[in-house]
Amino acid sequence: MKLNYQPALLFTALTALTFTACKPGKVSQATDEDAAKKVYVAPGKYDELYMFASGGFSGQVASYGIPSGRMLKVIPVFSQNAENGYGYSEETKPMLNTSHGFVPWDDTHHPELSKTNGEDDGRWLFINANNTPRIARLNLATFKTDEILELPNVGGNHASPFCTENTEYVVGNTRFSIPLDAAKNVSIADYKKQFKGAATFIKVDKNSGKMNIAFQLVIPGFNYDLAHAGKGPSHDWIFFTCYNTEQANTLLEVNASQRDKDFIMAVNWKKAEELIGQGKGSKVPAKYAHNVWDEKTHSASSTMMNEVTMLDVQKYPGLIYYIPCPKSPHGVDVEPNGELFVASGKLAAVIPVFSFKKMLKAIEGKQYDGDFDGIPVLKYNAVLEGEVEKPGLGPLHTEFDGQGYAYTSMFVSSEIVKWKIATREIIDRIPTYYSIGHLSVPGGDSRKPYGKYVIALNKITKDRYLPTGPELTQSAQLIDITGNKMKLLLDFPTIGEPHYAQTIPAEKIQKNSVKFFKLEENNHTYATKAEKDARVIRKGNRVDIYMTAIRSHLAPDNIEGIKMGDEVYFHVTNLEQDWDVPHGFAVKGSNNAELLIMPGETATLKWNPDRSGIFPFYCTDFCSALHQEMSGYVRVSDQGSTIPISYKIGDNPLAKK
Ligand code: K7E
Ligand code: CUA
Repeated sequence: MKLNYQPALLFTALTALTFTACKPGKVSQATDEDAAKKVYVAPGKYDELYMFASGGFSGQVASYGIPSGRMLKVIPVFSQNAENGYGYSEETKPMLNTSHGFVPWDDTHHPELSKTNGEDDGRWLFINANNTPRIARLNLATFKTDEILELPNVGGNHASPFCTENTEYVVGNTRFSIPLDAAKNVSIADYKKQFKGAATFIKVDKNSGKMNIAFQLVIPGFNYDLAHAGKGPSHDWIFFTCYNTEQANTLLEVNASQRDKDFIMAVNWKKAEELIGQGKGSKVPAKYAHNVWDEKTHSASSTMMNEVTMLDVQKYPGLIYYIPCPKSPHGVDVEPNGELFVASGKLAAVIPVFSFKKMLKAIEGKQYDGDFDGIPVLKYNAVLEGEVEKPGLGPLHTEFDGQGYAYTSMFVSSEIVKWKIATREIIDRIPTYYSIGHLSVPGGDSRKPYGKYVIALNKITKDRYLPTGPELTQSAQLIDITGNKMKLLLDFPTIGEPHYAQTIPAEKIQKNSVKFFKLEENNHTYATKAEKDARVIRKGNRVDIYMTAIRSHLAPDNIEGIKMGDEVYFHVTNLEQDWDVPHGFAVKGSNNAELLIMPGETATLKWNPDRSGIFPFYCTDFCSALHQEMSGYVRVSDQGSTIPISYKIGDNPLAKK
């Protein structure tokens, strides 16, 4: 019993350190004039890089300019966003559909830029939903969420999403193993027998980016935490960290920290792909939503899928191998040329660096240390290149600068440690405030890191900012890595918890940025392409209002004939063909968010008037000198009223029907 609780005590002690030892007094490390110059982006000038950070429990992604740390835009993904009507408008609601119905929130952790030849190509950004397992694809030309794919058979989609070298696949894995969907109702006590992991391989279309689940690998029921695909020589492989190889189902804090080593799971995805190609997978019933945004109809559609191809790895030797890894590994990261991979054990005293070459040799020579459920466990020493000794406490994640150095975040000792990949010697360390999680070097997980900065993504800010009640802002810190010593340049606030971020040179995105949507390409069913076509149509108790918005009026702006019990749809088309001129739309008493309609786009607000009377509506985005005039009235009459539908704007003739 006593023995059992030792790991817990150790962990508690480590956790306690977080709040004591690593908290330096006051705001030390004041940045100097030189630092100020390095982060100063003069008014009207652009930042050098875009950073995309997850919003954690906000469910969104936010983009920032680096080095200034200025927030540029929140991109709504898994959570409704009243600011622009995402998840409230009729067009965007299907994006949040799942096999559980409408799910308006999630927890995002890992933004992943699409890659070509192992380099960030600036086309798409993938991000995971942890709670109701999903992966989203964001379009970096429009900064909109283009697609959301639910993952069946998975609980807690944390080891996700990670791209293979050419974005052939985006991969996600389960954090909380569960009985596969087909087995669902079993006792929790049957964990070891009934709970399984499912590693999902999503095929990504080269041109459109469209995602489809190619297959799921059925793997032992552990907690899979993170992953990274190989590159160069290790192109065909992907590595996952696993903890809770004890397969505990209660008090994991203690029971999942028993073994001295957990595993890295090395998966030969090329081989899995071949087996699937040979028809070795089996089609299994599964229910999951696939939601796609159509840029031409400015609308999302949701399709419920009903089957998935699964491959049981135990039946196919050579598909996966386990590599022992010190205690409860968190991140696994592959260096730029794809030969070495680094794992970070949250409770480990060293950082192991493994060699891909040695791994292949160990496989060839069958240097096994037994097996787990028939899956070979390779000998630790046979795969190990070496260990980084005394790196600090609580290593979590490692990124690379392309100059031969690695940077590892230390959660417990709140610091970034820089070490030399070739010799594994520690070169430098810098404190972070406080409790760093991930870190981000621009291109730091790619074949060609951009280097120059490392960004610390922190968990707690305590005394770093003006107090804002019990909860303080979340934050990131920008650190210069161009010199021998790392140098803190800037603290800047973030939305939600910025677990991870990826950072990319601005030019890779800037040049493709869409300025407005072409009106002539708008294929929305309820689009109104000219003001003269604006109209109101009643069908039974459904009323469709075809409305246009252009500086500075909404047409029609006087509407009568709506009755209590009607279901009213405002379909507002923004007729502007100019950059950065959205119009907004809101109506008094609406139990909904506003619409924010981009130039050339159509969006729909559904309204069930709750009383009769006169209701003002207006444009919510200050769009011109006469924005305050951009408004109108809609009259709602009692149910039995005989007032006919009528609509107008000034003396302009509107379409008659
Ligand atoms: Cu380390 Cu969810 Cu990637 Cu947070 S995770 S730190
Ligand atoms: Cu349109 Cu204000």
